[in-house]
Amino acid sequence: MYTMDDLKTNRDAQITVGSIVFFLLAFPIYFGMAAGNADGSLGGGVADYQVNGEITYVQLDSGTEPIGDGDPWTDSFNTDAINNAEDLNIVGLRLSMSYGEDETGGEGPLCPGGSAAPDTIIGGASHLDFSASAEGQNNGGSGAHEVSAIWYNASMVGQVVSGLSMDEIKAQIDSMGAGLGDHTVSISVASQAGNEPSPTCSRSDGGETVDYTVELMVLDYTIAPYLDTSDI
Ligand SMILES: [Ca+2]
Ligand SMILES: [Ca+2]
Repeated sequence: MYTMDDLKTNRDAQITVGSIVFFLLAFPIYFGMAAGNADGSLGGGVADYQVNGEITYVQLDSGTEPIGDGDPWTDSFNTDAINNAEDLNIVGLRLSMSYGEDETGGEGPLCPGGSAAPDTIIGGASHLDFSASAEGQNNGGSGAHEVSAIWYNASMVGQVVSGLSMDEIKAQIDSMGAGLGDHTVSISVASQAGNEPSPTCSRSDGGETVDYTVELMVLDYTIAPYLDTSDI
């Protein structure tokens, strides 16, 4: 553990403690659950640990949805639909979107010089109190983007973590069942029609058709004692 003198002088200690404080503020669900499950069976006291992990994706749904301007589409999925979901360390929800441009009017030789105006596509992903949103545009006639809501401490993965016990690390990267249940996604479109020089060449744009994929993010991880060979 760090002493107060360490915190005042040791930058690594400050960064580590800062990360822990951030996590305590941002992800309180873990600590409630970790306390409920703490049985000490993992062993592993406070030490240096190498944390490794890999994210894989489990598809919940995919499809194509015509979405009107200002008329959001939303859908929910439950992990009951996934085989053995309770055996998976579900740490996030990802919504991937791609789209073109469907403006009509204002085309042909009598309407030169016009062009489409980009629409804004906003995707949202949420589970329990965790949510995220991100927007993209079909500038130039097409586009794609994704949004992920996550409920684990991604900054620990691939790192040597010091000053925590194995159980404390596990509490930040293992959802311990918190990934089960309902997962909700939404897509909304703010469409915009481009202009044409002539009033008889007006364009219209009522929304956009979006291809989407909804996936759970599953983290497989290892926590192993870290041996600093430079000390030997
Ligand atoms: Ca448009
Ligand atoms: Ca459009």
